[in-house]
Amino acid sequence: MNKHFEPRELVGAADRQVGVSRPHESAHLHVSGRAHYTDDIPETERTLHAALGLSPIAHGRIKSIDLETLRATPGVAAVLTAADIPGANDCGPVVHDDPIFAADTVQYVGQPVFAVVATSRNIARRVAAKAGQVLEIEPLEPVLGPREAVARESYILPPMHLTRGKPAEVLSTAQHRLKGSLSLGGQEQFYLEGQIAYAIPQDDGGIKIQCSTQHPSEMQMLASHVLGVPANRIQVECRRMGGGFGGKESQSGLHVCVVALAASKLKRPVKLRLDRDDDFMVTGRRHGFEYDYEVGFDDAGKILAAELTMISNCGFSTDLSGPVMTRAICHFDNAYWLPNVAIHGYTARTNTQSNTAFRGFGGPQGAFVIEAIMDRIARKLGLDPAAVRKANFYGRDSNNVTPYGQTVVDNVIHELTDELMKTSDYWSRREEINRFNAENPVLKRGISIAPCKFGISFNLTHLNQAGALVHVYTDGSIIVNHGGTEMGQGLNTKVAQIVAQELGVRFERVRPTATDTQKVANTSATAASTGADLNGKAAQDAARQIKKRLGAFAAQLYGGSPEDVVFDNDDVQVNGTLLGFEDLVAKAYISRIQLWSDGFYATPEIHWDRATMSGNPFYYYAYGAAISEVLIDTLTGESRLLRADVLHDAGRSLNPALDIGQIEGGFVQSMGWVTCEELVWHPGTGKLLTHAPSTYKIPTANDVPAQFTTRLFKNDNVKDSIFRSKAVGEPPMLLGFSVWLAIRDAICSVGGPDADPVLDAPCTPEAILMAVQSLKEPRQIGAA
Ligand code: MTE
Ligand code: LUZ
Ligand code: MOS
Repeated sequence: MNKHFEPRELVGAADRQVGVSRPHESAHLHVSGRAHYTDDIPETERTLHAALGLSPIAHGRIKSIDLETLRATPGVAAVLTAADIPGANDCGPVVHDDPIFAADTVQYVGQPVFAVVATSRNIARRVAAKAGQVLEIEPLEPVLGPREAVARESYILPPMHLTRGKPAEVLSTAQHRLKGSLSLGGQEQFYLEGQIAYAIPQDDGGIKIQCSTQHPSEMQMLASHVLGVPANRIQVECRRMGGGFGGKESQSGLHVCVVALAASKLKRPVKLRLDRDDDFMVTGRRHGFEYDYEVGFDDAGKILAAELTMISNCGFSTDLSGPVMTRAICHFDNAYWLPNVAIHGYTARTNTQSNTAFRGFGGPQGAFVIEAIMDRIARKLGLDPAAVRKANFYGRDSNNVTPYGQTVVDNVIHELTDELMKTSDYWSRREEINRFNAENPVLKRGISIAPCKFGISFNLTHLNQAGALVHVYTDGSIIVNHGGTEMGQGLNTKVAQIVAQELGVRFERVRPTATDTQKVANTSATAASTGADLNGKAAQDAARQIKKRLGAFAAQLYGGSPEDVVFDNDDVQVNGTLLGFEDLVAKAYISRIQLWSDGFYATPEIHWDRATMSGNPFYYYAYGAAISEVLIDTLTGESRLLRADVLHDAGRSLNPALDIGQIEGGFVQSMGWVTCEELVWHPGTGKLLTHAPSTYKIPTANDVPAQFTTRLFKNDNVKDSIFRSKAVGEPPMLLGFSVWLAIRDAICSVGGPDADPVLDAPCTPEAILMAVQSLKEPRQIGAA
């Protein structure tokens, strides 16, 4: 099969595998319903099903549990409580304050107190639903709101402080000052596939767990602690998730621990799949934030000093609230130079679900408040908010150090926003909107830009590592396995592209496989948007080692130097000979060349000092901006996004189609958070009232604007990231702020030029209506 050729004809005719759009590796399975999620894995014989018995009370002391009543029901195999746990009753990822089953006290409505394990899911759920009848709990006073928690000094962690310069001094002398408070709600992850875990006992006392998780290694460690067995007894596997969005970074742990415990006790396979209402009631979500701030600025709207207090609503336990607050503090600057600044972070402990990672991981909460502040500064000075933002952007060579001491060396926010404002005709539309608003008393339009700068790397430095395995089989087909998990974002597609590129083979040769703790050990969560950065580099390392061995072998066979062997287009060119990749592989196998390899990567350069809140926590920054135009009805408070233009920096994109999908998805998810997704807990009982799609509204296809343009900003990463790409998963979560800002802009048109209504997020129709009313003349309010 060897063909002879002129080398120069083929070198450079590269069939590129990275940098090209290609569909998600499982897209055909997703759309035809054939993709296997955890619940699609065929159940082993004698599988039992678990359901959780939940606390009906926000805070109380458990007096007794009438387990006999529950156990008497036919079909019930066991009812498990804290007393049945051989190891630690804990599934906390950082601090051990997260009981699997409440033991002495219950700490929120919905906290699991026991698990019913039965022959069918229906029986288990029906029996578990009797929790309210079998639990005797002496009520204690709950702490229900974050402000109340601060008043009572109910904190998860000691307060965090970051100060640069002399904020108090500069504030006192600034030409202009603004003070305010703001509230930003939490957000339900609303993954389409709910929390699920399935445990199958193995013959040697080990347990295999298939589950929906962003963090298989953490699940392995948690199950090992709960059972009191070494980690090598536990195997965790996840082929894919139907979405995670941070909700399965730590909080898949509870479900894993319950099935591991039940399977090990009963020596039978056990599955736990929460229904949607229980998922809302049991698990936490994005932290809602409360803010108090004061800023001082000059006539151009340039911020001279800022002081900010942030309170995050953590719920009852620590979970990831520490690093979430740290990331919030490190994103208050967003894209802006803040010469003098003091930021205080309070992590409020409340008797609600324990809040956790959610796309952006506190970053969006940090940036939201500065965007609200920019808007208020502009209105106070009678300037356009876009101009005020530009006046405050980080400089290129000066005014480019973040409050935590990292120099911003890759700043493209000026060019990026200029380009977007031009391509989306910002200024002419601004005028058109002003005209429209002058002529229309009821319907009002608004427009706004929201910029984004987002730090890439886990802010816990040691998590920035990854491993991979690449196997080339003797027929030339390839498997890649890595520590990352697939949750719909397209990580497996990107990693397979990288392996194909590195080995110079067609994409179709490379098959990604389920994440498995027995293949790559000690992995980090697929989180902080670093999936492709870390695992892509690790897979590249593995592929390079194989290529090196194959290259040396080819040169040995055909002459020439190993460095000159070219792998391209499914062929290998060596010293004037062209042979197929699989031919070389077959020959290499016979010659006993190792055709598989591991690979490893650790992000260089980064460091962080938690005590001083300073360092270089991020390898680089990703940038973006969005311009949104909305229409509001000032009589009903309804709003609609008419048009959105997004320009986003994904570096040299690994796969533009996937990246645009991530950007559009993040934009819409962000918009939902700040507009329609409202969480309501009963003010007296602390029970979550918005506990299902019936009461909790995420955006639908109808909310996507008719005009929605998303483009990638041409910008190779200045750092040596994988093929100079940039992480893209979370940063777009800042872009939907433009919708909230545009709605505020539309509301302000009801008042005078200095209109400055109170508007929190989410801006539901009720919130919009109240803000509009506050701007109308008093007699109009009476007449309305
Ligand atoms: N996209 C889809 N479709 N589903 C998800 O669950 N999670 C987001 C983002 N995009 C998510 C998603 C979150 S929270 C993160 S951190 C990143 O994807 C994780 O994947 P990556 O690091 O491979 O980008
Ligand atoms: N830091 C971070 C983290 O920036 N993002 C994360 O998802 C995370 N998870 C755990 C600990 N630190
Ligand atoms: Mo994403 S919040 O880092 O899982």
